[in-house]
Amino acid sequence: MKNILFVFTALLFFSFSSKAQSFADYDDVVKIKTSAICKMCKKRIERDLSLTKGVEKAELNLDDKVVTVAYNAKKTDPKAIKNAISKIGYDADDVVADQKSHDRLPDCCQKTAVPHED
Ligand SMILES: [Cu+2]
Repeated sequence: MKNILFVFTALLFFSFSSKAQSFADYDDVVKIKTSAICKMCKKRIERDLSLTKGVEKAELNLDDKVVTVAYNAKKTDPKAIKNAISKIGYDADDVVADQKSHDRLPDCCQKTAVPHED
């Protein structure tokens, strides 16, 4: 019984500590300017990027629309990450948003949308 408790505690600790990792813990981090508008955009970009090959962590700052991405350099590179953001429907630095994906976004998330709170 004690063993099980120990394993459980260790697992719990491990999952907490891995979630708490900050960008400083990663070797390869890139900052990319996007055309995100609102919190929905933030959620969409962070979720879709987290499912993208080689991406370890993604966090978008709505104040400057810059997404910070930690990635595994053996599996991906900044160019591929920018292309992934374009495929989600957003500009990524010099890579323009994929038009089809962009047009599929809700109206409030398209580039012509007026900035809004949520
Ligand atoms: Cu949006």
